Amino acid sequence: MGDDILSSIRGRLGEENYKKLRKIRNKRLYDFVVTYIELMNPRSIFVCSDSDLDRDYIRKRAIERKEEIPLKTPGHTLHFDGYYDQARDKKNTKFLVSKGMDLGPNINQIDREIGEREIHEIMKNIMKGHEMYILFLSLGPTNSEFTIPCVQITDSPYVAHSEQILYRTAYDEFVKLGEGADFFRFVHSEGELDENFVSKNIEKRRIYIDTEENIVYSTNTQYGGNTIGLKKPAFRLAINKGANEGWLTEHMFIMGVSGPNNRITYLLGAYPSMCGKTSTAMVVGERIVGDDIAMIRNIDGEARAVNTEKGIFGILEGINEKTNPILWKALNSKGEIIFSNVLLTEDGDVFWNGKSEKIPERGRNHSGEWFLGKRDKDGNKIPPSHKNARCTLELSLLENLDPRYNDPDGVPVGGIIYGGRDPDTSVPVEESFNWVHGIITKGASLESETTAATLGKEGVRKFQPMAILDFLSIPIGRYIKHNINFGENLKKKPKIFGVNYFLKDKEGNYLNDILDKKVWLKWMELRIHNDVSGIKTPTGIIPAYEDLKRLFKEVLNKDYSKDDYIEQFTVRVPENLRKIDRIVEIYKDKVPDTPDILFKILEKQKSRLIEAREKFGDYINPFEL
Ligand code: SPV
Ligand code: MN
Repeated sequence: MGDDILSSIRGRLGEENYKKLRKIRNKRLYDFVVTYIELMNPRSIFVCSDSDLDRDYIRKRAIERKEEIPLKTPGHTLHFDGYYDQARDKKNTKFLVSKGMDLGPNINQIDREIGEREIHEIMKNIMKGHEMYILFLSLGPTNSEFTIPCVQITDSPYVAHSEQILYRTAYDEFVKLGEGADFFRFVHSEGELDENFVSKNIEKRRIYIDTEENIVYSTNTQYGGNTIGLKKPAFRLAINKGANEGWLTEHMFIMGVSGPNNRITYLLGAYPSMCGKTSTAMVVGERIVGDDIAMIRNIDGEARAVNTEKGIFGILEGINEKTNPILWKALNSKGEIIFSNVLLTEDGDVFWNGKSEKIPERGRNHSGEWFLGKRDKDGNKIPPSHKNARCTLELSLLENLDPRYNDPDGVPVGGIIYGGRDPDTSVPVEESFNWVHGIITKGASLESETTAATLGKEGVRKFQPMAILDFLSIPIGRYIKHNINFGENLKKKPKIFGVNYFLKDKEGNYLNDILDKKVWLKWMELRIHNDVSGIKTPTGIIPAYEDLKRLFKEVLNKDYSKDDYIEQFTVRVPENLRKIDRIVEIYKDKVPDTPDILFKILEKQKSRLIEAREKFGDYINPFEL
């Protein structure tokens, strides 16, 4: 069975690697491995099992190959990506589509034949002189209905090391599954490296996704969002797989929020990158299950969710003892952590923007030797660390990890939150009227200002449906319909909320403190169990002042004033109407398969807003409702 195929590369593999591969009896795997070894032509190959020895080998290679630099604290290392390789490359991320297939105007796509030819041409001999790593990993917990086995091929020991931190290993699972393994495949090559050990041929950076074959190719880049197969590449494949099979994959954290009598309620939250997603999932006093991607299934009528990962690839900017004490503590303890694109200071420590007030004068960062005031060739000031600098660590280093984070049955979903960076329209927290209203007005209508997590200009208001647009592998309309149907088929539907941590006053000052989100979480938890009432507005259900006053006192020991409440929870009718017009226009013009229900629900919302305006004026004080 397939042994002949593997025999052809037995010499290249060496006995040990050959044996490791042979132990997995899967012909598709052999075909895959042989094809890409022959095409990319690595100098040597390493097959990674689940053993500690193999894990150590990859870690060691990352340092030997200078893709990671050891730091003072045992287990800590530093990795740099190239100066122009600091975020996801949306422009060169494309879906391969067969003739007759169309993902719509919002999704970057390329004809399958043309794309395949191009990427295979780029990949020809790309691993010359490199070592190839073959890893077996699992998306979601192993031994579970959620498990998706994955194979990663990469020549970057940094990428391989990151995956070991971020995902459950699954070599043994592959051995067990044998021919029955239906797996995702990822092929990555960082390509030629320059003298700083970063990808040199950025103009040939490509991330091409094939949802028919469940394979993703990534070349000439090192940045994790482009390269770590099980992260965003797998996310895209899983969205498509879920849509075909009746389950969801979402850009969501999962957390347990505690309520009265030690009750734990699980909330999932989708926010675009750098809009408070990770910091919400990590608030002190609550429990984290995951901070980026969730798979959700209908199990006996109940929505249940797992984290696809077991680690975090978190933003460092602004992280300090005050803003995120839990992550801060983990970052300051021993353990395996990769810091990427931070500043290496002269005393061998790392610094990132916002770590402390004392900014080092010099050091080394993603731009090379760095000094305060340094500018790049376009005249832009280079801060000590890149805004998208990140840390890669296992969730187990966080003291508030939920004990059920690895549960093969997942956790029950009590509520879903959609949040964005919105300066002037949405209130800080609001519940939708029901599942469909929530999917349409909170999820599908989400807008957010752009951030440094993607290449391009920051601070521009953008359409960000479900915070997932960057990853959608099926047309938006189909995706929205799929979300609606998923909820309709549940016996017990999670409540859907919208949050906005970024509301500003006329002078441009934020109206909320960063810790206020703790109160919103508690309020949502109570609402899920109908333990508090709310106030109906034209756009949803908002908290009553008395409940927030009590919660602010209990949770933050803060006196929450009526004036603050009024300013934060005023219904801003003109802004809400403008938002509906913007959203309707986008769906009319750019989403050919928009379900009718979306227009109906937004039209109704508009009527409610107009009616309320006639009675109360443009800006409605919540006490009047
Ligand atoms: C995000 O940008 O949404 C992230 C980081 O979670 S990345 O891996 O780059 O996608
Ligand atoms: Mn993300």
